Amino acid sequence: MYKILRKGLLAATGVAGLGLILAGSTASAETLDEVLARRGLSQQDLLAAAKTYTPTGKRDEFIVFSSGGQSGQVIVYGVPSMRILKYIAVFTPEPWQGYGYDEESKKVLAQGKIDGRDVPWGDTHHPAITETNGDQDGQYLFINDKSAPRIAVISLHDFETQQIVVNPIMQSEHGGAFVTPNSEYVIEAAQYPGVLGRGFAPLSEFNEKFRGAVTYWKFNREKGRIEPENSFSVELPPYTQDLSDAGKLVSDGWSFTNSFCSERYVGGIERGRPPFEAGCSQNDTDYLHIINWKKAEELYKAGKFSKINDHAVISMQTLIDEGVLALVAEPKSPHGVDVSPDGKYIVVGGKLDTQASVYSFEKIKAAIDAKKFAGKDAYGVPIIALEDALHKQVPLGLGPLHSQYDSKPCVVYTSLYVDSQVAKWDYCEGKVLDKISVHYNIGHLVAMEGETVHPAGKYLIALNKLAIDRFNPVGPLHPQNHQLIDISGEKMELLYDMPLPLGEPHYATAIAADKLKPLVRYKYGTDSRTGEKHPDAVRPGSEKVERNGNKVKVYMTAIRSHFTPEIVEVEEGDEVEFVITNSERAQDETHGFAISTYGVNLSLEPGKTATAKIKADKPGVFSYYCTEFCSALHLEMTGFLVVKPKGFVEQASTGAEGQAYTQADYDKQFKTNTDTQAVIDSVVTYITSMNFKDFPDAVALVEDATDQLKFAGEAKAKAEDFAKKQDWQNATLWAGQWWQYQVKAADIGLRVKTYLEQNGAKKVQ
Ligand code: CUK
Ligand code: CUA
Repeated sequence: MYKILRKGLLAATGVAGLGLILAGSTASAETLDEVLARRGLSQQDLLAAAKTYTPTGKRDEFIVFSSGGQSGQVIVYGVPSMRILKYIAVFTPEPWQGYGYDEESKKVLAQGKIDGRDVPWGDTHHPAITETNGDQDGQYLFINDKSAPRIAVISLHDFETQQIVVNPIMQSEHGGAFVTPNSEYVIEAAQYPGVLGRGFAPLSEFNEKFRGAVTYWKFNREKGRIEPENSFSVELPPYTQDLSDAGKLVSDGWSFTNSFCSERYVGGIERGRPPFEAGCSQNDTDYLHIINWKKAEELYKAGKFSKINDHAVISMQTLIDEGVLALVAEPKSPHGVDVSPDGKYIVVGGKLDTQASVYSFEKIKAAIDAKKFAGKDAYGVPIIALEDALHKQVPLGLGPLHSQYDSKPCVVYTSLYVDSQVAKWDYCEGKVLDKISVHYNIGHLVAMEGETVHPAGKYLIALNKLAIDRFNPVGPLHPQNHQLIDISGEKMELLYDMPLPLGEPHYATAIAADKLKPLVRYKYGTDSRTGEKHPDAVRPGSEKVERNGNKVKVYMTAIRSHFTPEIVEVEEGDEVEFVITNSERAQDETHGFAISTYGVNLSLEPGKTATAKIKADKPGVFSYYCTEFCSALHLEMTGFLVVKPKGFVEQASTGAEGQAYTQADYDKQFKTNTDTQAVIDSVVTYITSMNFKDFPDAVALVEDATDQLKFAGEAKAKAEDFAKKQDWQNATLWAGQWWQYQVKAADIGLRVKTYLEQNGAKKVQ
């Protein structure tokens, strides 16, 4: 082991070695033309590759947060490389992140219980990033669950889910999460109508008893939490509400929610009635709901609501009386509703239409102010005539769904589901500018910051529903296909196909990467799910085991490459809690914690404290171990949970465990350590001769190496103490531990050295 390390250290410190490797790789390289010929690539392909290829060490310009569909997660990837960076566990337990396995995250998932029931999955559709003055600010992310009416709050400081709120009145939702321009509210619209409060009424009383709704969830930016006690809903007719969007700039204070099935059909194919799809697409039009949420907020603050399940609901009658709600006809089976960056226009798609409808907010506002209505619906809600609201209708192709805006004025991109195309068009003038085919059946699309007041343009991603023949077959269940499109020029250009094998993403949102400022490590001893200091976090040296009746609490630390304590003895039937703090400061030094057969699995990022709880119901000796390959001696990062059978009494120890060491062993280890130190010193000399202080990443690594050397010094002192007492057993083992820390320091030192070489560090005078 040592010889290998020493060789490695020397090779890496020798400049000659590096030169050889480089020379070797150039000699065997093919020319560009040869590669093009061999792989059958065109110049066009090469151009696309050059626009997306991201060399090692380089990063992406934009970060996409895509819904993960039925996985109940959020998928994070970079643009233009389309490299997946993370799946954020939201509504579904996820073992890599320990989500749903540690006690802290179980509490978050438990917030998502509905009417006492666990719903351990979600159907995530629409992510939204917090906004300041209509621009994404990168602080928090919201996402809805269509399967059960819920909204989750994810902190973008650590990309972890911190809150789940259950809608108190809806039985189904879809039009969430959409934020108002300063994230005052997170909008969630119902989908399939229900009896508000999830109550019962026979379907024969659908028209009278069933309702739709939109909820405005109050977001407390400082706390990073939705405040259900300061949130309210508006009661709506039992049309099937669909997507929503918030007004911005001139239309700030308003929100728009479209609907389908304004026929209020309840189905019944098995009774000989036509199916839903027929009954819900009979009318030529459905309704766009126009809601003055600022005024609704005033009504809420004035107490003009009643409570359902302890949640404030403003009745439809109050909304009508106070002029808060109006409807406008929308073409058959509308789908997306997307407000333009200046807030002046609202583009609505139609699944069974060929044209997109552009509404003018100015016209809508004028009609409402003048009380110029064409009539009322069955519930007395005023309806604005289409011609009094419409700016333009533009034929685009079959099945226009969703729209995203470009940085260029008046330019919008709309997905065409049936045609499997994206249309680029001018919504001011009402003309089509370009079309591109995608594969296949596009749902949403996302342009960079395309739903904000300042879209960034550059790239568009088509979120296609089907992949069919685009990738190597993997059985009947295919991945989804996200296609990256260059929109910087006049013509759209397809750049890249990315299979997404998780769930069916619906919407995604994309933000400039430099707006995100995620943590590198937690403050020591943080409960990541609350963001607060964990009450049971301990520092190295203060680890302990506490017993209280049959409850045992183990206060543990984890650092390369050991847990403290390493032997935990409990009695059969005890309830055991492991509260573990990762005491690393180093970047990316995550440890895992698993216990054999007890279903325990934690992820402990640097500084994080998490808890595993078990009932020790089976006597035996069970290994626990670290599940992340964190260092050379990661496999040795282990310990024993000893569950003693009831009434077991241990005989006096025979000392028969393990190997015995002599003075010769100690001397040998001592010599090894001295040699290793010489290598470390040479690396240290190199680093300190360079301007490493100009590189924050290098400084962080040097801090970590310094930590390791400090630990080495402590172990060395212990070894020498035992040697003085001629306790060769302990002296040798502590000398071994001293060497472990040296190895870690050397490993980090070499990483710094490589980093400095690759990043053009210079000698300091
Ligand atoms: S929905 Cu799926 S393609 Cu939930 Cu926004 Cu339109
Ligand atoms: Cu810690 Cu492996």
